[in-house]
Amino acid sequence: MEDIKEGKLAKELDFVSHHVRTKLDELKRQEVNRLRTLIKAKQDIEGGNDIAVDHQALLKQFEYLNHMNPHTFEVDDLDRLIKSATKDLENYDKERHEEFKKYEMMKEHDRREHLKTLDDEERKKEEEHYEEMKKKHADHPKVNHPGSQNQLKEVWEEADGLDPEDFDPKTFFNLHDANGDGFFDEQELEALFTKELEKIYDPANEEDDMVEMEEERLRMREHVMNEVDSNKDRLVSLDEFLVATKKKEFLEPDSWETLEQNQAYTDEEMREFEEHLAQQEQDLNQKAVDLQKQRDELERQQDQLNAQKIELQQVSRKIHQVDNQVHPEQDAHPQENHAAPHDPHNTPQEHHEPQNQNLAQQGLPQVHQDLPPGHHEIPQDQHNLP
Ligand SMILES: [Ca+2]
Ligand SMILES: [Ca+2]
Repeated sequence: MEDIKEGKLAKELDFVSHHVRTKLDELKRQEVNRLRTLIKAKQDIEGGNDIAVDHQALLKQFEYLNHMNPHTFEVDDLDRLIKSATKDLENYDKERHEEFKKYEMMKEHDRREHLKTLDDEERKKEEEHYEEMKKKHADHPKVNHPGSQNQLKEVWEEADGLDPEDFDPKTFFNLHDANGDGFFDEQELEALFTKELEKIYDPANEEDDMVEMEEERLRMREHVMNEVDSNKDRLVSLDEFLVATKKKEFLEPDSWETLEQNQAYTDEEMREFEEHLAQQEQDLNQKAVDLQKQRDELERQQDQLNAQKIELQQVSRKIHQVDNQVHPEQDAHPQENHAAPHDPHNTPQEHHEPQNQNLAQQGLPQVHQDLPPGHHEIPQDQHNLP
């Protein structure tokens, strides 16, 4: 029995994992695990088995909550955490429904946009194909009401390979309580619907959308949880399950309305969605225009700077020219000053200039400037000699 249990669940989980596994699912799994830990701890405390509760390990899981008594968990604390965990799980489901609705509207939007690109004949063909696929998808064996005797018996017979005559709810529960914690959690419940979902969805078919299959799985689980989980802790205990198997709905269920029988969104929602998309597109276009404007402005400023730079260079050149024109009247040897501007021995010359000018005016030689290194001392001496 263990083998059947493990093998089957592994197969079912594997099946699920091949399809849409969002980050949301991962978070939800963690939350379910936390919830399970909490409920176990609560049971232990209430059953007087306080020692079994590893407070430190529990605290570690909830260290983000700082309002707690830091040393121990009381039943009240646990109740509060259980409530918060179930609330989170509810929100995950809500978010998933919202995501799904958007997905469906986007799919419809893309279809409409594609139709716009076709000519009349192609469009007619495409529309016909669309209707045909819709019909093909809706054509499937009858789906059992989730959580009903018929549905569970089919799992018992076809997935577990057991004799339908032997069907026993308690055995069924233990068989599908995969982690053996005494509860059906969300994943364990969802795994029960694989058989039903396979009647409607085949990944090999163009008309069957696996994203829709996961939405149908979610709907089924929500429905069963709602019917069976009487204390609303989002876990189905064996007692809750056994009570449910005695109800009229379990034995004589209504038919199940599948996902495709109802459109996921209203016409009004679709209209708003398309308006929103159009608005987004418009915003993006506006942003592109603004960016182009900014770019043009930057280019204009760059041009201006370049023009100013050229102007400055011209002014600077003119100043040099004027400088050169003025210098020959004052300096007897302007060529010498400019001919070798990089000569290290010419560099200090500017500092000597007034002196040189004086010397020039006095008619004294200035040859010392053109002398090789080590020699310029000599003319100095010569100047001093007369
Ligand atoms: Ca379980
Ligand atoms: Ca419950």
